[in-house]
Amino acid sequence: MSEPKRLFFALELPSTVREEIIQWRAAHFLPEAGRPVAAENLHLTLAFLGDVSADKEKALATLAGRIRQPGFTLRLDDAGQWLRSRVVWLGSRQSPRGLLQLANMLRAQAARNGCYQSPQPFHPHITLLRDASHAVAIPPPGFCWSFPVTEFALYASTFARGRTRYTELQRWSLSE
Ligand code: 3AM
Repeated sequence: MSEPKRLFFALELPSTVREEIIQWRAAHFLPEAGRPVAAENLHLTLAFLGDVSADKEKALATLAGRIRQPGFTLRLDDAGQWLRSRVVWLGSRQSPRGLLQLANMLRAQAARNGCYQSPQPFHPHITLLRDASHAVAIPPPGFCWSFPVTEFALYASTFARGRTRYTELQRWSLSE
């Protein structure tokens, strides 16, 4: 039997947006503010599944493939820090309805298949810094990225040689 994999559903960011975010982060946060998430790992988590068996992965991927909903525009115009989880994040002042609908569907499917889902409401965000244990000044959102979201994907998370790596396993299009 194969080892369980640590899985999550997420949105990938366009590479140009990722690069601009990296530059903005470098310009606004000192190195001691926290541990920067690698450019290739910047993503918006939709649903965290935890350690999942191959059978459950297959079942959840089948359910994800049945989701029918249109894409949406994601506007990143907000930033903040959560001291409890020690992250600095980017997000939206107003989350698109399609984003909430997609995440809620994936989280409900995960819960029905025995993947623990936090009772906390879903706060869509892109983690920029981890281990940000001291309050840092968050620059006013004089920036804004806006891009169409037309796909979502399932990722496996692995940790080796001090590095977290996210591997895309499967992706699906959002369409009517
Ligand atoms: O995109 P963020 O950083 O919010 O924090 C982990 C990351 O989310 C989250 O899953 C994403 C991919 O690793 N994660 C890790 N362990 C988790 C847990 N036990 C978790 N989310 C909820 N519960």
